[in-house]
Amino acid sequence: MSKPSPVGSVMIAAARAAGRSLARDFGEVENLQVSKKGPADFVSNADHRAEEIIFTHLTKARPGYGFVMEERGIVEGTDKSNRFIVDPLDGTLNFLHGQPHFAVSIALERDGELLTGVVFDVAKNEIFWAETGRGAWLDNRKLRVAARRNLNESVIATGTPWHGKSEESHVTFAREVAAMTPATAGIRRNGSAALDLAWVAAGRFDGFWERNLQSWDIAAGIVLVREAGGMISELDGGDVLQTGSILAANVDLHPKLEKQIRHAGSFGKAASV
Ligand code: 2AM
Ligand code: CA
Ligand code: CA
Ligand code: CA
Repeated sequence: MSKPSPVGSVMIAAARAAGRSLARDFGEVENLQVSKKGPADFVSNADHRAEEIIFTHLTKARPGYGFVMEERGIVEGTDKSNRFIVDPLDGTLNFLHGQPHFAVSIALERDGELLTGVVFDVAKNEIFWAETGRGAWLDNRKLRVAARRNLNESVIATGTPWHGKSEESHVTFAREVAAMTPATAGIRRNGSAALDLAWVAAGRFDGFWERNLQSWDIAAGIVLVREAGGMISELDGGDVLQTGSILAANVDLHPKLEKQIRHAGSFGKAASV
């Protein structure tokens, strides 16, 4: 019962094709041209090549669908109900430092709802995919979020802030880590939000939170977590794809993590009066 829909199969094939290009470039990472889009925001020709492969593949298979892509930006489609949300290389900094932890992330949004998500871990050759109503899968294995209920046994992933790099965002992050660390078994910071969410879906992480991500970092991972029976929320009550401030966990841990994050907020208020 692990069969994706036709469009799901197309997305998996596009992710694999981009992955082959990334694997080649990862083998010669010292020869890549790297440029800066902003402070500590790097992009290489590996990102661009992978994105072109995905774009070509998907436009051929589904002409008219729209796109939101990290490097190319928004491509309006003639078909207004379908659009792909694409990060050709999530974890660029890992990639550029020779660390084998990065992924291709492709989601499909239909009529404003996330329908399909594919996250491909190139170095480990792991395809995580999910479709609304069809479940979440790692290759042929059905995924289920971890069953742990106790926060003090759980391993929680996060990411350090980059967006704007305001002092405030770093202080908020430090407070949240200070509230979370003593309450959990451990905190991890692996550097690919798409894989962090895929690992929540696979039960490798018990939860994940991060603020101010982009839609292409999280769209595919959201489908994975939901279809693996997990919960997704926006940290301040907004729309998660808009703000990118996300909390993911199983239904037992989710409210406990939310409480720790709120506790971190009240630390802040106490400290500033
Ligand atoms: P990227 O590798 O595609 O840029 C890590 O916490 C997450 O934040 C990754 O998904 C990473 O995506 C993203 N990220 C890291 N640094 C970034 C930056 N300077 N600008 C935008 N996104 C960034
Ligand atoms: Ca980037
Ligand atoms: Ca990304
Ligand atoms: Ca990227």
